[in-house]
Amino acid sequence: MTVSNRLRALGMGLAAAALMVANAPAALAAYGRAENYQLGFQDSATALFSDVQWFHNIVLWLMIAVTLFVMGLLIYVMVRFNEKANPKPQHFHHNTTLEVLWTLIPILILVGISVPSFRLLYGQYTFPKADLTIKATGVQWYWTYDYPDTKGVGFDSYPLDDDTKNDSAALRAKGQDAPRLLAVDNEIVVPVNKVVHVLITAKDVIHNWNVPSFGVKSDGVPGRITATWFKAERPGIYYGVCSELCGAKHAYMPIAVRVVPQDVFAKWLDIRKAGGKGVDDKARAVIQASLATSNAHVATLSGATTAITQ
Ligand SMILES: [Cu+2]
Repeated sequence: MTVSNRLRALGMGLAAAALMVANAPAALAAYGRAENYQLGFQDSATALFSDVQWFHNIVLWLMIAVTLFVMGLLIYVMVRFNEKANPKPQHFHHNTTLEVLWTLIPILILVGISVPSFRLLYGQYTFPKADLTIKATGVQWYWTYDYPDTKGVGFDSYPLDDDTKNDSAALRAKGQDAPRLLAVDNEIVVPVNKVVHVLITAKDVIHNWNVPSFGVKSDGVPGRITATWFKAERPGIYYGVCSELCGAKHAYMPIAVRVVPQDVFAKWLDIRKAGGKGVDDKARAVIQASLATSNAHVATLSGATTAITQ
């Protein structure tokens, strides 16, 4: 067992019950987006973000323990040593044991926190070999995506218009998943369980590419390239929003990443490579068809379960 694993096991044991309470709202949330009245993080789709959540919860409970301890001491001092209880002031001098303890214990706590903290930082900035690279360019106010491994594959990604044209409302009426202010016309499509490098830049002002469920967030700065990476472990649709104030329509440049099985991705990429008229519609159709198949599969499975239970 490595040190970090041991630390993790220890922390998990200590905080298991408490974590369940802290995670309850997140567990109820849909994958890949925030829910109304949600507390806590969005559900995680990458191992790295699960670690971030674990670390956050551990530090939170540690903070609660320290705060309660200090508050308890304060209350004790206020009750035990107030003017009424001690009409005649007493004088205290050094207490070496106490001084060593109140220096050493906080140091140990901080060193303990720093171990998983640096491990996470290292994980975020150590890029595994890429299976796929995407370039995201922020523009006032939409995103442009390129797949540099595949020459010529690139497209703009605009939010569906809900205020004037009711684009996403129309899709929802048809039973399609199109959350307001998050759904876009052209989603980024990536294969599941593959390492994806994202190169981020901007054309005009600073934007920020952010997908909470992947635990990634990076500024897109004009004239520079920043990078992040993720390995999504679950198919689905994952949303984010531009997270750097970038002008009037800052709130209207969402990010939508569609994680699909490798074969669906290959089909989608072939259509994108072929290009031509109506390529966006054809690419969307491939994804919708794959979703319809997997939904039918789930429906069959739950039908079978119902049959067994009955
Ligand atoms: Cu922006």
